[in-house]
Amino acid sequence: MNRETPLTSPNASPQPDDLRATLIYHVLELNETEVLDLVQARLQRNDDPLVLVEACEAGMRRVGERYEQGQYFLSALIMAGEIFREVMELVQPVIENRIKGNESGRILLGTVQHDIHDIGKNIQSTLLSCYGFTVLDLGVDVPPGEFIAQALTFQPDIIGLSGLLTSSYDSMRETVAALRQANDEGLARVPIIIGGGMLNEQVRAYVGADYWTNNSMDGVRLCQRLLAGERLS
Ligand code: B12
Repeated sequence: MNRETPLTSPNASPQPDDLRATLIYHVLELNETEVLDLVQARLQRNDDPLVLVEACEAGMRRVGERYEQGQYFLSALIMAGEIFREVMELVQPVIENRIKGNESGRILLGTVQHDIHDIGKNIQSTLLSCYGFTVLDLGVDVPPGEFIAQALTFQPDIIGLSGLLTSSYDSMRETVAALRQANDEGLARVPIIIGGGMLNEQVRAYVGADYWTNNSMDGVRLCQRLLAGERLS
């Protein structure tokens, strides 16, 4: 297994420029205690929680690369996911306190059928709530019919589908098709955004969604602009 050298010693207090690299390093090496101690310490020093989340996300991407290269096994993915979940537990109250937005708008969110990745979806859900949106999060492995049933009662302004697996593109496509068919049968037609680290414009076109993103802050801005009635190309 490759061992990478941290840019700063884990015991030293990293400078702002080093902070990102140090966090990425510790997430990549699955150093749970170091990650959580560093995040905790930085939150106490009033660092921007979104910067800490972004660095941990970058570390997670590197974990995925090691998994792809056969240097890490599934247990490492599980460990990385657990570390990230714990980081979010630390930062979420701070984000909620700092931001407390007042957007109005209802967002229906879920990870599509056969996909159980929810770390990114949960970040998106938390951030949208922090900015004041009302979010109904359906969880993971959500079948198309469940999206439709919940959309009929919740009456969302925007629907967000999350998915990280290549095979999720088909689940997204089926979900979008089912929602569009339901539009013909009376369900209000609202914008559908797909989100996930592996997405791009080609996938969006394949899936038939209106928008895509692989960044939660872009997701928040997109929802703000859509609800403000801006026509986006
Ligand atoms: C953690 C992880 C897991 C954890 C998931 C834990 C959890 N509770 O989510 C566990 C260990 C369970 C797991 C399981 C599997 N995984 Co996995 N996993 C990962 C890993 C390392 C990180 C994913 C992650 O959380 N990233 C961090 C988050 C913050 O990023 P994100 O999800 O992209 O979300 C951000 C944006 O995309 C956006 N966003 C996300 N959703 C939405 C939705 C909307 C509406 C909006 C607006 C925005 C938005 O906001 C987020 C914040 O910015 C990735 C590697 C990677 N590079 O992504 C592999 C990865 C996704 N997994 C992979 C695989 C293969 C699997 C398994 C099939 C392994 C196996 N053999 O069983 C299973 C799948 C099980 C299933 N049926 O779903 C592959 C997928 C490859 C592919 N092409 O399909 C990856 C890419 C690893 C790899 N490089 O091979 N995994």
